Amino acid sequence: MPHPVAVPSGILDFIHQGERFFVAGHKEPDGDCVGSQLALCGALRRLGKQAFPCSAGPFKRPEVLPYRDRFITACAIEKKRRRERGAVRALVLDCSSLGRAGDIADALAGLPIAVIDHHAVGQRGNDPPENVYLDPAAPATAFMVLDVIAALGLAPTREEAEFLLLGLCADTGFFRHSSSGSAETFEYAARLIRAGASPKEVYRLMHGGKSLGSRYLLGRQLGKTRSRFRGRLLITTEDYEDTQRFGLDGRDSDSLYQLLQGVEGVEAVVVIRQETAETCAVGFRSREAVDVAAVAAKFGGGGHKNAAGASIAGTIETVYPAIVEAFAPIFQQPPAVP
Ligand SMILES: [Mn+2]
Repeated sequence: MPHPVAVPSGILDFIHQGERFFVAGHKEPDGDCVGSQLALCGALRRLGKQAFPCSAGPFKRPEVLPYRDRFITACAIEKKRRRERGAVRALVLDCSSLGRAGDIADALAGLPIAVIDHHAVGQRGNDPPENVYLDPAAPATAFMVLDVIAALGLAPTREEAEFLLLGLCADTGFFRHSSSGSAETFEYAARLIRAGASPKEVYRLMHGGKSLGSRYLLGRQLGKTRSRFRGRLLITTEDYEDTQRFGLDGRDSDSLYQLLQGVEGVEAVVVIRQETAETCAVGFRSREAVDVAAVAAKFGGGGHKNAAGASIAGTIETVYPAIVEAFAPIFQQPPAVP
């Protein structure tokens, strides 16, 4: 697949032919989701269209919290749909179908839908393929939205550029995941910075504003980390009590992964969090060769090759050994030569 994938003309037609748009993203939005939604809404409004960013929330990450009030919920979508008949459409960003959009999916059901997303795995719905813009090689949905804005004949405003730089920085881990093949990522970043976005401000948004409790939680998670397969897998847990005490607001999983991925010899990192009494939320990260999306898929989850997640029924006591076992076929082989 050539990269970047050109914006399909079907997507541009979909935009030109609509008057009002709900611009949706996935639940528990991250910086890429929020940044892409708000930037695209800005561009749509400049084309004389009405655009409503909508989200099921919850807005947990500090970098998206300041924008929570700009989003409408399922209830407001339904109200608007009752009032405004006619050319209303939905653009779904950073998820490949409405399936990951949470409770706004029902409110948007039945509208003409177009999708802009960079996730590799995903259940495709029944949307006409010409309304789907997928580029699994794109580092962020924000990267693709910049292409859409340009294909609409616009240059991003300063505010749109700030939103898109947030998206690009969020999904690249502030460019830590950008390899030597990522010159384009920096070219896109340069365009956004030229349009007025500030990397320093984005960094402050992403890495400031953490609670002291989130630091205590990090300390506990680091202390509980165990090494398996001679250090190739690092696995840690967060029990229900810790989640209730420290982990409800401002959780800082990114820092935890970053610290653990810095350990010599590690190839994959897993965090098992007892989310409710009956389910664990499991996060997977890998550095290079290990495909954690495939491991997460064994448990009904998904994501990217190097970052994935799954929600697994059970307690830490049952989920932990199942996960170690799922990695066994990978780590019983010698390490791949990079
Ligand atoms: Mn994304």
